[in-house]
Amino acid sequence: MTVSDVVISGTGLWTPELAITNDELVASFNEYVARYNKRHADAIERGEREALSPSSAEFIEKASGIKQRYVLDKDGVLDPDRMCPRIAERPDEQISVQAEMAVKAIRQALENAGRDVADVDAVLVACSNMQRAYPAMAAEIQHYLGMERGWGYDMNVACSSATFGIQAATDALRSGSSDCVVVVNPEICSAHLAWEDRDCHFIFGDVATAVVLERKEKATSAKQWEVLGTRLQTKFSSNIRNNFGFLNRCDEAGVGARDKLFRQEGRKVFKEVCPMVAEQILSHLGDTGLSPEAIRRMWLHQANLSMNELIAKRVLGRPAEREEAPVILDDYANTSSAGSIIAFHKHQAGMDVGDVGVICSFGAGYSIGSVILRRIA
Ligand code: CO8
Repeated sequence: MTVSDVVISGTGLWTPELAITNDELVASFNEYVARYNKRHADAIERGEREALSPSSAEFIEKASGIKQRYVLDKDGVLDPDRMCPRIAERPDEQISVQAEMAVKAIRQALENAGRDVADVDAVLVACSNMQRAYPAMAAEIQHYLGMERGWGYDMNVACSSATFGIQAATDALRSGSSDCVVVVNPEICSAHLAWEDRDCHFIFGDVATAVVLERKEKATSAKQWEVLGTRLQTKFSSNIRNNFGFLNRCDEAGVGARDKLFRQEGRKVFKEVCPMVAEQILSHLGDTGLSPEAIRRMWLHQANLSMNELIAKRVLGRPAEREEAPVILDDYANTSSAGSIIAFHKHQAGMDVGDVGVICSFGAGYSIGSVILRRIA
């Protein structure tokens, strides 16, 4: 589908104040391992339990490209007796944690778009995990933003939520049901990560991003990105999965089991998803009448540095320069749906009017979303 009448007119980014470096993370993880192995020494000796292996900061940076991650709470995560952030429940009369970070990112995005809250018709909350089943966070965010009209809903396509949200917003703008839609991605990955699992304890961080989309003829911001096309794809796989949900309480056997937090077959994901992503970007460009040479920048999902280098190489037919496929995961780690939007928000320098780029997300589902953009102001 070619879309010619919608623009991204502003983006916002809210980053938590606290960060955990790989060295800090590994020190606490290895303390947890030492205590676990001591506590279960007899069972390990008898072969009834497996001893845990230590983690390593060198491995983490080499395997993933991640150097640190931002988190809502540091002490709870780094406490070897807890390995989970401390995030207090709030009363219903107070804004919820996830809505609060969303509001901060939206305010910045609206300011960058030169828009006021009163201009917004709809809020789409698009992220990996919602902090409650209902009411929709979108309605709460509307309330705390001070919107006196409009509508919103929550949607989840894991790491691809942002691009799926951008397509939903684009469709709403094209159909005429809205003039201005905000897509927001508040991600509290630290709360659904198994920090005691060596295979994945280093992967995720917390953040919130927001994107303002408007009908082209109404947008007034200094910098505008025309949406040339959006394309989505899903293909079922259990290689990235989290079985947490309301049915858990109906079967006591599964309460607290490992599958109620994020888990993945990282190697399989890497092998299966990279070719699918490169193929989608290439076919999407082709169907939009663009060659890979026309692409100045790829704002890719930020899960793994080698993955992004491989995808960019397949698209361009040569290794990409760093500025062609910018990296933020060294600083932020994997922030699920927000990753490609952080890259887009922070790495627009050097893109002139007329230049074309692609935002592309990929992850659990499997899911892939690509959004082709041309700078028009
Ligand atoms: N320290 C030291 N050694 C380690 C560690 C560690 N922390 N972890 C594993 N090792 C060892 C292993 O034991 C293994 O040893 P051996 O060779 O002796 O068996 C060796 O290192 C290699 O292990 P792996 O094969 O697991 O390592 P990889 O090179 O595959 O790297 C990665 C692991 C980094 C996880 C990599 O596979 C990867 O990034 N894959 C892509 C994954 C991906 O893109 N996933 C997307 C998921 S995100 C998503 O869709 C959204 C989900 C919702 C958000 C959830 C929020 C919590």
